[in-house]
Amino acid sequence: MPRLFDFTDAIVRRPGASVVHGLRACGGPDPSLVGILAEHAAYVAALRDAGLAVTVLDPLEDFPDAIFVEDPALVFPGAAIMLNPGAPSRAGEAALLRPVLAARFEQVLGLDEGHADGGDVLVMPDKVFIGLSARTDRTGAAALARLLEGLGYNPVIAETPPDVLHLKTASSLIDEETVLATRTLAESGIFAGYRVIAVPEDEEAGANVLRVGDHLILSSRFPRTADLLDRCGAQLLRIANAEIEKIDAGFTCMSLRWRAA
Ligand code: CIR
Repeated sequence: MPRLFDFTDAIVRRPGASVVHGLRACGGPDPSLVGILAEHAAYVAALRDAGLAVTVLDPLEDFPDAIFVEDPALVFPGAAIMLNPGAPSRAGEAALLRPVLAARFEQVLGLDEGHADGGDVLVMPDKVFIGLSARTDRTGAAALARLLEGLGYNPVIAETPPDVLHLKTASSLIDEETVLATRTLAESGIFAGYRVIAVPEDEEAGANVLRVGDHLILSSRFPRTADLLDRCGAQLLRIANAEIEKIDAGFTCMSLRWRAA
């Protein structure tokens, strides 16, 4: 029986030169283009090392944040959902991704009102958490919940902690019973019933990791988080993300992943 994270395929988008103008919540200098290209290439290599067939889409220069393909869309077995990203500069991304997903998924659904980013959606075996954030509003969360219910999922709308970009900036699936989360999110109680691994306080930026099959992709910058995750039975693929992190990148948001039928 395949596990939730036993994916076979992924889509990513190669960064264009405009990526250095990507949004960032806390300001700060532009990242280096050369650095981002190298880190993105290492990310794609890690997905391939984890066993995925990866399709690399061409850059979209008009959309500096378009490498974060999991914000304008979500994918589930047999169905893709086109979302409506909450950042105005990202509003056109879903329409450009739609044909790519229509060629791969039987059903392509679309959010009919409000705003929601895929980064606010954490899929667990029995629930799909939708985080309310500066990018995902109540109307969008409710519209997404209706679509998920129609696909047979059990959506749960929760609060993303203040000052956190997305729910998955602060939490990640480790396995079907286990979540990695910042202390604030762990203590909020939303993950009651799951095993929760709390990220060390000085490594909160390491709460976003990506489970793919028997591998976990994570940042090379957080050794204490890596020590905690080393006991989880997955092989750690630690990669550099110092440049791409300047535009608030996470490992989950840079790909769409699914298991081919
Ligand atoms: C943004 O602010 O939209 C991008 N610079 C970063 C998006 C990262 N996505 C994610 O955490 N799901």
